[in-house]
Amino acid sequence: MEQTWRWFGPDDYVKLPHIRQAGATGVVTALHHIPYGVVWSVEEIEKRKAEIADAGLGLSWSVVESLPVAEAIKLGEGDLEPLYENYRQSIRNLAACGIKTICYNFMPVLDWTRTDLTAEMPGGGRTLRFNADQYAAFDVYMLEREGAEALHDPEVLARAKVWFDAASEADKDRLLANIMSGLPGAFDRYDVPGLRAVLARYHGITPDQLRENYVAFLKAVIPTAEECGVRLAVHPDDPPRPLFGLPRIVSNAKDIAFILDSYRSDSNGLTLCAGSLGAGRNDVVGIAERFAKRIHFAHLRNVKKDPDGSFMEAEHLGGDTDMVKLVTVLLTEQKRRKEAGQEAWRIPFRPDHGFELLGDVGAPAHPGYSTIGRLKGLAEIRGVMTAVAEIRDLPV
Ligand code: DNO
Repeated sequence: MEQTWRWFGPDDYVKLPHIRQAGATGVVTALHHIPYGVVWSVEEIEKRKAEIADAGLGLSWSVVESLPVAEAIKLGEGDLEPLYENYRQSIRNLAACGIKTICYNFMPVLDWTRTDLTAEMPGGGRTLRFNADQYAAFDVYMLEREGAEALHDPEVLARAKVWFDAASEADKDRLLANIMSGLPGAFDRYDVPGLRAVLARYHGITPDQLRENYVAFLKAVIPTAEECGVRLAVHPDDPPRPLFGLPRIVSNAKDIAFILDSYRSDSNGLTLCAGSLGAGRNDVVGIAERFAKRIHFAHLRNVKKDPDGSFMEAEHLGGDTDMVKLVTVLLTEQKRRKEAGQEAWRIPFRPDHGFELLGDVGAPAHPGYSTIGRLKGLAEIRGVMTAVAEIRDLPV
């Protein structure tokens, strides 16, 4: 498995030499400065590629994360052909520059969502957390979303009210900022009225309609990806459940089967994000086994769930998913690919998020994208990978 590391570009607090020190060889990045829906030109792609190569650290750009899908495509709004064509052109340009694995998501409006970005752990480390009470407080009492009350568990709602009544303006502002911070790079952030306005655009869009829009997108772009030898890899919803009434359709095995079956092509694949899928009622190892052939990229991290829907990001080898089993599935799939003569048999993975540990605490990295915490996660997964490969005689 190729060891990769997400880098947000030259402005990232975490620098290329840190990635080298952590032991990754592949860089996962995106042109975050280019607005959604606009073509990534060859010049811009080459510039980023050169920034990575010119550091002379033996690193290369191996995966795009993300090539964002414009909101109008998800909404199925207006004449989409120009947006599809821009997406296709970005695929062609990336392929021309030798970058052939592209991660993207199909989550309406919000990307990954947490309520607390600095949950304290014993000893002073910090982690990301989704607290069901605070999420409900935001939904029902701050956003005042119509009909929201009925969608929350009564016990959670009662605790949400207690939280809200005791919350200061600063607490509420922090909650809003935390919920909005899932979109590093080219992103929109909203205040409460702004969020209400974008949610209104989705009013009446059912999961089935969103699915239809998704299939239309796949039909428009996958043939181009096939021609260029590019593998698209959809990232699951995080968390894998509807948020603020927005449908989410990449949340479980059934969803994934629908997507992969709706266009059967190696170019229509999956990013196996263990943390996102693991935050729902999913058998992550089972999902990896079932869809192994179509996994083009893996995000390896773990979460620990509470019965009320809250969860926290846990140690990479801790949490609810058996990471040793998961790595074994991926290594076994690599062996199959290698034996089948596939040239790109190695699956790129990244440790995904990490804790804030030691010097990470308080440093201006993107939430979840710390240096030491991720270095630790990568090192642990590397250890598992090396040991499993050796014991089971699998190509690493
Ligand atoms: C969170 C990430 C996601 C992911 C996008 C892919 O840290 O895993 O933001 O990059 O959803 O499009």
